[in-house]
Amino acid sequence: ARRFVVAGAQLGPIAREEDRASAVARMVAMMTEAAGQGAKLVVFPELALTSFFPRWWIEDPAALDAWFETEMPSPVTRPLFEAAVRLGVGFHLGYAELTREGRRFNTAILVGPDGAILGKYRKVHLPGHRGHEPWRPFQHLEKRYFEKGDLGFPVFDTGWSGVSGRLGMCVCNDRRWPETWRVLGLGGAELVMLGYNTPQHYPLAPEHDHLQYFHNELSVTAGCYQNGLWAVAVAKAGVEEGCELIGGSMIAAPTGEVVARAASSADEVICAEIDLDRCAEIRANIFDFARHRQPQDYGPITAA
Ligand code: CDT
Repeated sequence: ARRFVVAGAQLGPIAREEDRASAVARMVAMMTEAAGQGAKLVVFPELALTSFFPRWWIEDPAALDAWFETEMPSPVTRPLFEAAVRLGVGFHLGYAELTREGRRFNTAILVGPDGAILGKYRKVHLPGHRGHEPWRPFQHLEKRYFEKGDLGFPVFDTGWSGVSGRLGMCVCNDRRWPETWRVLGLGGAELVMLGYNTPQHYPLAPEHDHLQYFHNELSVTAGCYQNGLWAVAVAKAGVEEGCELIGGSMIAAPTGEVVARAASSADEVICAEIDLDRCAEIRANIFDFARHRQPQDYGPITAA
């Protein structure tokens, strides 16, 4: 079907001491609630299994490793995969990936209702800094703890019963970059899934703190409209270890309209019925790439 219900499963804060089993139980409860509302696809946030650890300066390599997943699924994340099969839903999950070769990525996967991983994405735009900056109320060490993603912006054909479409992913800071959305749009994405952990306070420009919700919605809805696609954008929200993270999870249409929005900063499921055929309202008109795009004039976009 090209018309189906999607869900965003916003997470409230995850405490530093909260273990993965507890986070997974919270997510399984939301997946069950979403399936009860008819959802065929459930989107979880960025780094959804743990507290947002890049806020801490971590020197001990073993302590850093403890925040990462070395296999997926693992014994502790398997209940998510089993719930997907039991409920007949696909899901999107963000987590910290440590590969066999010792490489670290801020990763998201797309899992089908058969419990198989259909697609993987590794975050390209890593925000923050590399060194310890004790003047900040909290660190943002993604540039230290992760490598830039090496998979580009792939798009996956689902062909699942109930969900037939081209799905892409990005992660948090990626959503602020028009290039992310355009490359996904050029790849034919009809629905983009993304998670985020966005502090309300931006230490480098605190005068923008009141704009965090606005910039989130502006980025997602512009990406949808300018590329004629749907998005499910999902927060980890609330006061997590003293750091306030914005909520504002949303489902946005190719017209740029928000069709569902979270009201809280806690665990919360939002749902909407979407129709992938509505992408054509934009893609066959104002943003008909084949007819109107002028790539010969866009050279500086790809120049280093
Ligand atoms: N997780 C993530 O990418 N967060 C950033 C925070 C701002 S940059 C320090 C974001 O773009 O929302």
